Amino acid sequence: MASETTVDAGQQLTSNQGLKIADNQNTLKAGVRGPSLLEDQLFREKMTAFDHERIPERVVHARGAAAHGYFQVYEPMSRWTRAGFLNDPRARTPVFVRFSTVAGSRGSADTARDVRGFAVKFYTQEGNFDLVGNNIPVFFIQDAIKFPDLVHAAKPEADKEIPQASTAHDTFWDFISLMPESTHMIMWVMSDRAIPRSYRMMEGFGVHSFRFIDARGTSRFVKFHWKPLNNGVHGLAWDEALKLGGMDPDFHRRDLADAIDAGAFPEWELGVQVVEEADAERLGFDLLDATKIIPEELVPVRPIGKMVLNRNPDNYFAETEQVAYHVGNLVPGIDVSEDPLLQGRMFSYVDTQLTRLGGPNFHEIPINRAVVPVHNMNRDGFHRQTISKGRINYEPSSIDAPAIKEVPAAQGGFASAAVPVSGTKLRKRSESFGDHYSQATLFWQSQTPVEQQHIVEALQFELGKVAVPAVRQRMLANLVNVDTGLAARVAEVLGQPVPPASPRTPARRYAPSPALSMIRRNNPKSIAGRQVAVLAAPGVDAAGLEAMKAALLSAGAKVKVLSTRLGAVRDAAGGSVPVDHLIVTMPSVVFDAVMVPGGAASAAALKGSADAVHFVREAFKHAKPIAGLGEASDFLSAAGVLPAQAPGTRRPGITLGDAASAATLAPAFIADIAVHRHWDRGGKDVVAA
Ligand code: HDE
Repeated sequence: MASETTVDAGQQLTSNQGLKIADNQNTLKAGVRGPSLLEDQLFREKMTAFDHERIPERVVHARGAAAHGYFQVYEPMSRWTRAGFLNDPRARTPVFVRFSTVAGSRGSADTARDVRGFAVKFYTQEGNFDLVGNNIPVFFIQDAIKFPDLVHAAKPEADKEIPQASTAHDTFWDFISLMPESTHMIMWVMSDRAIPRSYRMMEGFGVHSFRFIDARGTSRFVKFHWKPLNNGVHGLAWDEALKLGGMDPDFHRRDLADAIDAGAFPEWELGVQVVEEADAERLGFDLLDATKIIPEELVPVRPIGKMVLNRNPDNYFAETEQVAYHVGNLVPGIDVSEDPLLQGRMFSYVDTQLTRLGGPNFHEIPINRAVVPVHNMNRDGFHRQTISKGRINYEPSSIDAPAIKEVPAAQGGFASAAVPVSGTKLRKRSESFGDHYSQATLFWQSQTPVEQQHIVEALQFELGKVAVPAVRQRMLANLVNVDTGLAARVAEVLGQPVPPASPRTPARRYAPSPALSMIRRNNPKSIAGRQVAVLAAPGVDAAGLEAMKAALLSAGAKVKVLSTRLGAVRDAAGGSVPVDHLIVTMPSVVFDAVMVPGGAASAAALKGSADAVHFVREAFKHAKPIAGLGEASDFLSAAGVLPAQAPGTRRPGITLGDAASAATLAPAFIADIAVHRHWDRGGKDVVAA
C-alpha cells in the first residue's frame, strides 16, 4: 500500500545519496564549450536511473488503470466461509483494483474490442486475497496449456507485428475456429461487453469455481460476481470505440480518474453463487469448466458486500504498474478448485512476475505488501528490502529461542480444502467439458434484438478482416451450432454460403437468461460522471442553457460548453457564456449526451457550421440522448436528426421544448442519459432533412 509516499514539491533537490545538488541544468564540462567529463557522477546517476526506467510490460493485460478503495461485507458469511474479512460487517478492508485490456501493449488504446481485466487485491487482516477476474464470466479455453497459443494468436502477428490491440486478423480467428470450446466466450467478446463505456460500468467475474470453506472445514463451490451499484452496465457503439481509439486513447483511464477526483465514487456489489459440492453434478454441466456459467436463474447471485473506489493512485508506476496479482493469494476460508485453467494460473502469475518485477521480493513493493506482519525464512534475492535480524534463517530451530511457529488452522492458519483426489496420470479432457455450443446459444438467445444485431455486426467486422476464406468458413460452421440465423446474417455480408454445422455433442436446452443481457439487466440509477456537451454560438439563450446545466450538474454530470471559437460567446441578452472547448477538439464520441440551447442566431450559426452539424449527427448515430431548447430544433432538424415536423414529436432519447421550459425538461433528459443509449430510436442513419 502507498505507505512510503513522498512529496518532492518545495524540497531541496538531492542525489540518491542525499547530496544537495547545486546545478541541475548543466553537465560538468571542461570549459563552457568543452567536452563533458566522465567524472560527472550527478549526470551519470540521473541518466542511469532514466535509462533503466522501463520494466517489461505484462505479457497480457499490459494496459490498465487502477484505484484504491474499500470492501465491506453486509453480514457475517460464517455459514459458508471462515474468511475473516467476510465475517466482520464493521471492517472496511482496503482494496486496490486494476482494470485492463488484455491484448494491447501498454501504450495501446483503452477502447479496443477486448476482454477487460478486473483484478482486486484485498488487504485483509489474514493476508492479501486477490480476486483476479475479468468483465466476462467465461474464458476462451478450458486447459491452461492452451493459453500461450491463445495469446500468441490474439497478439499482433509474428512476422510484421500487426495489428495492435485487435483480434480482427487471421491468426486469432484461425486459432478460434479450430477451438470450438471458445465459441461461448466469442459470443461475449463480440457483444458490447467488450467495448465498455467505462470501467465503472462493467460487471466483474471471478470466472472459475472457487471454494468457500466454513469453520468446520466443509467446502462448497463458489462463483464470484461484481455488479455495478450506481453506474449500470453500458457499452459504446463500435464506430465510436474505433474513433475514440484515435481521439482519446486514454478514455477509460481518464474517466475512472476523473470520476474519483469529482467524488463520484464507483461502487460494486460482491455477489456469490454458492453450490453444495453434492449438488454440483445435478447442474448438467461441469463446474470445473471455465467456458460455462451458472445461469443466475438456476443459482441466484447473492449480494454479500460492497466495494467503493474512492482514491486515485499517487503514482502510476509505483502502484498501477508494480502491483502484482496472483490467484494463489488466498486467505483461510477461500480456496481454489480443480478447474484445469485455474490450476495453470496458480503457476503462471508468480512466474511472470519474477521477470517483470526483477526477482522474488516483489511482495515488499509497497503496493503489494500485506497489512499484517510477515515472518518467514525466505531470504535474500534481488531487491530485498527487509532487514531480518539474527542468525536463524531456517525452521525448525532450537537455538536463539523462541523459534518461529506454525499456526494451526483452528487458530487462523491456512488449510487447503480437504478434497479427496485420486486418479490415473493422464493428459485428457473430461467428457463433461464436451458441450461447446449450448451456452453460446443460451447467451445469443438471451440478448435483445439490438444486442444481437451488434454481435452480428462485430462478427461481420472481425471476420471481414480475415483474409483466409477457409478460416471464415470454419467460423461460420461453428456459428451454425450457435444459431443458424446468426450464421446466415454473418455469412451474407462475408459473401459466403452458410456451411453445414461443424460436429458437436448433443445440445442441451437452457431457458433464456435475462441477466445475460446488458440492456435487460440494467437498472440505471445515476448519471454521475457522465459527460454532456452543450453546443453554443453567439446569440445563445443563456437562461435556458444555465437552467439545464444546473440540473445536470446537480445530478452529478459534467457539462462542457463547446463552440467554434474558444473564449466566450455573447448571449442573446448581451452577457457572455464561457466556452470550454472547440467543437473540433472535443468530438461527440467523448460525450454521453448533447444539449443545444435556444437562441435564433446561435441555432443559425450552428446550422452553418459543418463541425456542429457533424457533431449532432454522429451523436445521433451513436444513439445518444439529445436535448434541444427553443430554436435549437431548427438546427437539429436541419442536421437531420429530427423529423421535419418536430417539435412536439417525441422520439426515444430526444427531448425538445421551448427555451423557457429547460428546468421542467431536465428530468426527462437526465432519465434518457441514465438509460445511456437509445438504440430503439431506429437506424444508425440520420433522418433525411
Ligand atoms: Fe491471467 N495472467 N491468465 N487470466 N490475468 C496475467 O499475470 C494467465 C485468465 C487476469 O492487473 C499475467 O502479472 C494464464 C483468466 C487479469 O496485473 C499472467 C491463464 C482470467 C490479469 C497470466 C490466464 C485472468 C491477468 C500477466 C490461463 C480471469 C491482470 C501479467 C490459464 C478470471 C492483472 C501478470 C493485473 C494477468 C496468466 C487466464 C485475469 C501471464 C496462464 C481466466 C485481470 O501470469
